[in-house]
Formats: sequence, structure tokens, C-alpha cells
Amino acid sequence: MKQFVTAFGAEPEGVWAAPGRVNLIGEHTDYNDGFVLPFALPHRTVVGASRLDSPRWTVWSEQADEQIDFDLSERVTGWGAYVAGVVWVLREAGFDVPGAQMAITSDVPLGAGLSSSAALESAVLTALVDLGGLDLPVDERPALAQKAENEYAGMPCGIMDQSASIRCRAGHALFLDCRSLDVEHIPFDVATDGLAVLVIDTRAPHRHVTGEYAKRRETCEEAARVLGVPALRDATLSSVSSLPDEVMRRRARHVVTEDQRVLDTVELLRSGRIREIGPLMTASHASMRDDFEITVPEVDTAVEAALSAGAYGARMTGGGFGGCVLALVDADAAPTVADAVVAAYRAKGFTPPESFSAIPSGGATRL
Ligand code: GAF
Repeated sequence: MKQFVTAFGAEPEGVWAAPGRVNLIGEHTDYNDGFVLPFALPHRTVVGASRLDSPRWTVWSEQADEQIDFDLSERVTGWGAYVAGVVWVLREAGFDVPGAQMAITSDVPLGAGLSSSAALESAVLTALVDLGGLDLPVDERPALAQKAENEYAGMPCGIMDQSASIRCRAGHALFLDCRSLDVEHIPFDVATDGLAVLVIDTRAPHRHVTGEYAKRRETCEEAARVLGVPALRDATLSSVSSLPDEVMRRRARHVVTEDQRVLDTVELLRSGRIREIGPLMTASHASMRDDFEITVPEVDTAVEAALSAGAYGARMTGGGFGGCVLALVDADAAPTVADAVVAAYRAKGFTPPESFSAIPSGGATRL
């Protein structure tokens, strides 16, 4: 790995990679113990690593163009928190994590809602587990990576992104029950059906993401408390309609209806009716826009333009307040849909978006 050789003057002992993701459907359901259906992208974060004899970590990031060095007594901030957080969480879990030199590079777009931080955590975690020969089953890894992000990096995310980055399979979407952590790999090979999932990076600047995300999470948890259920996964539409606060009612309604849309999407995919998931995607977007209030004008414009240009369905993917839109389209219509979004952006004076067709890819691995 050339980045490792440049930083440390030798080849690494091993090279590991973990992908970013898009979420087909199931937004803000993960921390409500609900259902999600992400798939991994071919875009990955790659980590070359070699052991050191002492508990020190020297880490070069090509994208940050920066080298950091820390030991167990230091509290690391910035991008390094996602690396140091993984070391911290593995030690918390009782593992003897090896000191290491690491070089990191990534083609997961940063800050685009494609889960670049989970890709970084998952790549570092996979590298350190392998390098140290740690006995940590794959299905237990996402919870540790999530804990690193929650408790070390300070972002109160759910478990979807780390699960996608670690557990996805090529050609499949990952149907994850965020309560039991059971997964089912749902075949999702759009190309053989003449379809494509167009990912439109709206390039809208993320606005107040962590603060607004935390507020949504708190409101959902409060709604569950008021309803007397362990999590909104256990609420029903009729119970939610009895909530006294109007905003809380809409937030909870999004979660309850979104869980059902995930289940309906899975049913359609199981029977090979891919095109029919389009209206569920579009309904998911409307729910995020009107009930959960996490979309922004650039995102709504991309969805409307994609639908007007013939997409079967379109929705924002990820935590919201910017980021990417997914559109399910006929493969040969993908350029027309992408052009229609560009034209709609031009008309509104927004920064031009970038698009690519997403190929469902595999999870974290040693290269
Ligand atoms: C972000 C979070 F990290 C996820 O856990 C999830 O809640 C998502 O937003 C919204 O579905 O990506």
C-alpha cells in the first residue's frame, strides 16, 4: 500500500477495507429498535497496518494530510477520534489491542451522508482485530464501533451504519432488526432487472447535523416513555395519535410508518418485485420532509426532479439536513434523470449535484 510506504518506509503487515453505505429505506428507525435496509457501496476506507511493540498508535490519513500519534493517556479529537475511539472501545471490552502504525485512505465522499465515519471506524476495527488476533465475532463488531462513535466521538448515532459497513454482502441489501441484531441478506441485484439506483450527492452543506439528530433521538425516546413502551418500535399508529404534543406525534408517526415501509419493501424484494418499492421510497421521503422535518430544499428539489423525470421512487438517504438522494430508475434512463436534477438545481441557483449508480457491495474485509 503506497500510502503506508510513504508514511512509514515499509510495506504494512496487512491491508483492510470497509465500505460506506446507502440506506435503501428505514431512516431514524435504528435507535428506535426498528428495521433498516442499507447496502454497502464500492467506495471504501482502506487501512494498512503494522504492529508496534508498545501501546502507541501512529496514524497517517491521506485525506486529512495529517499524521497523529497517541497513547492510552490521550484524548484525541477531530478525525483521529474515530481511530482512537476504536482503540478505546476494544480495550474497554477487555481486548489487548496491539499498538500499531496505520495509513488510511478513502474514496467514501466525506460529509455526504454516505457513512464515511462508520467506514473509518469499521476499517480500523477490522484491522486491529485481525492484527492482534482478537477473538471478536463479526456480528458483535458493529455494536463496539457504534459505542466508539457514541461515547468517544460524541455522535449519538444508531447501529445501522456500522452494521452495514461490517455485515453487508455484495449483491444484497442488509435487512437488520436493530433490536435483536438479526440480519437477513436480501438479494438486491438491480442491474439484472434493467434498473439502477442513482445516488445524487446534493452537495448541500450539512446544517446542524449532530444537534438536530440528537434532538430527534431525544424526542423519539421521550415519545416511547410517554407511551409506556420500551421503544417506538413497539408503538402503533393509533397509540401514537394519542400523544399530547403535536411535534412529538409527527416524529413518532414517521418512525412507526417507516418501520412498516421497511417491512413492506422487504416483502416486495423477496418476491422479486423491485420496481414496486418505488412508491414506498417516495412515501419515506414525504414522511422525512413533513413529519420528521430533516430534509432541506436541495434534497427536496432532487427528489421532485428525479420523480418528474421518470424515477420509480426517490428519497433522501441517511441522517438528513443535506447529503444524498437515492432514485430507483431504469438503467438506461439514469443519465436523463441525473440531467433533470442538474437542470432543476441550475434553475434554483444551487451548487450542481454529482451522481453515480450504486452497486451493492461487500462489507469490511482484509484485502
Ligand atoms: C445516521 C446515523 F449514524 C444512523 O445510525 C441512522 O440513525 C441514520 O443517520 C438515520 O437513519 O446515518
